[in-house]
Amino acid sequence: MADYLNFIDGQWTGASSGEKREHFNPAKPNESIGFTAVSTVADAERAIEAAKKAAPGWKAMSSVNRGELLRKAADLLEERADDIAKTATLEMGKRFVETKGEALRGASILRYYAQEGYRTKGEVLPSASDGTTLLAVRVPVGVVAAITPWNFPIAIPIWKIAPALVFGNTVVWKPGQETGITAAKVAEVFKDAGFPKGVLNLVLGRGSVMGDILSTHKDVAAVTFTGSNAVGQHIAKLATANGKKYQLELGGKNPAVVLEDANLDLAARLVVDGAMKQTGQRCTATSRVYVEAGVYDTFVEKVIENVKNITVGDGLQEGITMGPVASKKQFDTVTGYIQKGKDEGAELLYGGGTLNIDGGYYIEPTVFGHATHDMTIVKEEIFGPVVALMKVADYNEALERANDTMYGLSAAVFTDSLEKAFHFMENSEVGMVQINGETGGAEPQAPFGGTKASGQGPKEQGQAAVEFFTTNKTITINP
Ligand code: TAP
Repeated sequence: MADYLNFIDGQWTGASSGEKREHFNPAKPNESIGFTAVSTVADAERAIEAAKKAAPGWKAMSSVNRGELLRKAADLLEERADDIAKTATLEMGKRFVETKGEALRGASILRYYAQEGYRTKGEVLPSASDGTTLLAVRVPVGVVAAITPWNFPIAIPIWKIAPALVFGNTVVWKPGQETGITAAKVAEVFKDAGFPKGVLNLVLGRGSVMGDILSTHKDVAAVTFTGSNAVGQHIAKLATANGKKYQLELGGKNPAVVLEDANLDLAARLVVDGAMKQTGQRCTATSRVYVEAGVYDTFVEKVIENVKNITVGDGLQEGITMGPVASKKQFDTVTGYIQKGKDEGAELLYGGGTLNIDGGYYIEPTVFGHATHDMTIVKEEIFGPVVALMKVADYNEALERANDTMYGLSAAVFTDSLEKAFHFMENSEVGMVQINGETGGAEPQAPFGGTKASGQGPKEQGQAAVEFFTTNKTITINP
């Protein structure tokens, strides 16, 4: 039996296959952390059935009371933040301060959506018929399948589960298989907070096995997915063909633009932070930097000064500022991209190698200079600690290049010019813009998500989540 099981219909249950997956610490790949259940289609079907059975009772509970349960979950998550964060660090290498920050962000998201239980969802409309009351109310969509990645194993699931639940839906959650232990601990928070059985169900295991049933089952009403473009497009096809509502949050290739009038110290610090935080394994990581020619050399120097300060090592240790990448697969992919950067003629300004610390999956923070727009490292998402700097003639060229990508998640501009900042705000083809800040997401009350190939369907977080997790019902009350 695995150590960490599925959570279905209020019970911890093993996978029907009896199969289990062993998890290893990417900082010390010989160190085993535990075993998780590897589920089958039949397990996913049982989870969907449990969610369907729980739906009427959950929908009938007042949203204020549903919100109260979320608030309890927030308190518990905060209490257990150290343990859950440590588990996430052991599973995927992110530094403890980062996983702890993520757990606390999860608690904030739960509190935000707990409050949503008190807010009106719907409106009274005027009617042309005397005495008629016309209402447009928002109702839950039903059973929601949530498929999430390993890179934010706490916050991303919660920003799907919290709004889904407070708005009266029930959930089947399939986390990234690398972070199944963290997922079981997050599910336990919901269990211990007192959510009724079947309201949140967890199925651990392979997306390639369970993904199709979660996207096509007749009793699933909606699929919310965060992950790669390839899987996202596959889910979109299945969901469309089977009449499901869907929401995709996908990859990014996020640009930063540094103009001559920028505070270069700030820009260099935040570009490095944006690129290297979480070992670059963020969909919103800064990966292309367009620098106006007049300040290119100075900016490069400042970037190098900042990168030199990064201390790579085990994310559980004090003083470490960058952990390993999450897995051997990530290690191979990212080092492959670094090799391509070298082969295609980018100038290696810093890093470019790997580090042998306890046999872990360590990659040096890597900076390429004089990159060009046609290079693979400038076009494709790397999802590792690699950033490419490019010299541009002026702001117009920078904007044109920044937009010349299939992605549209996050972008940043560093400038003192209000005019250029506003122009960038309006013309940057992304879902989230930062003025003098690092590429990234936003607080729980603000919409999160991208445009173009970075996302489809309603955005996540804030009021935007109402759109996805509820549907309109029009009611006419005749006199
Ligand atoms: P994926 O390989 O796409 O995995 C994401 C989830 O999909 C995992 O739970 C995975 O399960 C599951 N999955 C795999 N094959 C599936 C299938 N055929 N049908 C349904 N589900 C399937 O991505 P990843 O490597 O975990 O995460 C990295 C990617 O996510 C990057 O592209 C990154 O940019 C993107 N990402 C985007 C955002 C936002 S908000 N835009 C945030 C974080 C990450 P298994 O783990 O079992 O394979």
